Amino acid sequence: MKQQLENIRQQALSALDSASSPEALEELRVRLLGKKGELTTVLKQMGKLSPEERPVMGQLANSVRAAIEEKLEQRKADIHAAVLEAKLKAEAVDVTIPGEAVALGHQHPMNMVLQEIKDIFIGMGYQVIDGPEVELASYNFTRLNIEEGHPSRDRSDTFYFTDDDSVLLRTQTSPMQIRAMENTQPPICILAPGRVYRKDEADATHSPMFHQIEGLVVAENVTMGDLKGALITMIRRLYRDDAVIRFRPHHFPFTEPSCETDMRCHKCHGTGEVDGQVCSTCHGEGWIEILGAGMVHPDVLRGCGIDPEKYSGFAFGIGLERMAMSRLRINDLRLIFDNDIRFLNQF
Ligand code: 2U9
Repeated sequence: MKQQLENIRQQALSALDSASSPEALEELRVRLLGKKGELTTVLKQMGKLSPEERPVMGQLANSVRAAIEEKLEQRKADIHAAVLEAKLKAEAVDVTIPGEAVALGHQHPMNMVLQEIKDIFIGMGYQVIDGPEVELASYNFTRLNIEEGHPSRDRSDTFYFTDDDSVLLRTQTSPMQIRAMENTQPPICILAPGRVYRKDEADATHSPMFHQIEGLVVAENVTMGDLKGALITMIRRLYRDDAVIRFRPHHFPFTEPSCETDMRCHKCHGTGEVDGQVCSTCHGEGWIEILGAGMVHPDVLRGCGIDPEKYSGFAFGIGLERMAMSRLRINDLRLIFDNDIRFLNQF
């Protein structure tokens, strides 16, 4: 029996040493120590021993059991540690791998130019105002000296909401300045940017929705000189300090006198030619039309409760898309509205 017990001890310890999983350990525990286990089977034979031998064998059997139990615990701890280490290794995060960059968006190119223009005028003391896109025909046309029957009021050019043509999508931002003059006495110095709508087919230079930035200054002794000063300052800040502009006489119903303003072409420097070819930027003109302007018509001032004998004012209108196109060298208006990421990413 002594030999049997020693064999069990030896075989058990080496079997436990080579067990490599919690399941294998549990199987061994049952096989060695369980009710029908090897050790129990040997102990059941104790009855056959002499009274002298019994305590000696009992002690030996206990020490075998204790050795197996101790080894079991030790292997359990070893295997648990090994499993944990393998798991940690498998789930390890390599903090040195470069992260995935988050693509940051930016302002739309047209808004960049709008912001530049707003900043320039804010710097000259202008206040930026906002107003409704659905307007009354009286604010959009009549009070700007555009009488009924005028071609720009035609149904083929304007989006009307009502059969009597009294409510429309504004075709210019001017109604905002009418509202401002109605509500405030001079001095007035405002910038009115916003969407406007005209029934135009979309092409490289037209869109049924576009943006205007209009300005209005009304005070005592405001002259055409002040208008030229404001516009030259804006152009030189927006383009470059040596930009050259010219004022051409024009006609608008809401200003008198009126002018259109051109900037000398930055590509051909006014010659109309680049390397013997017609300049593609100004189409050989040497000048690029950038805005319209004039002295506010006395009837328009009077219609808003402002005395034209005491006050005078100038106004100007800028087509924002056109300005963005020349500022950022964009050759097709539709690119501004398409929102193609390949285009937008260039700015
Ligand atoms: C009031 C009085 C006068 C605004 C003006 C223009 C000239 C002009 C065009 C520029 C390009 C329209 O978008 S565009 O096609 N605008 O040429 N606008 S003077 O005059 C005003 C505005 C409000 C009360």
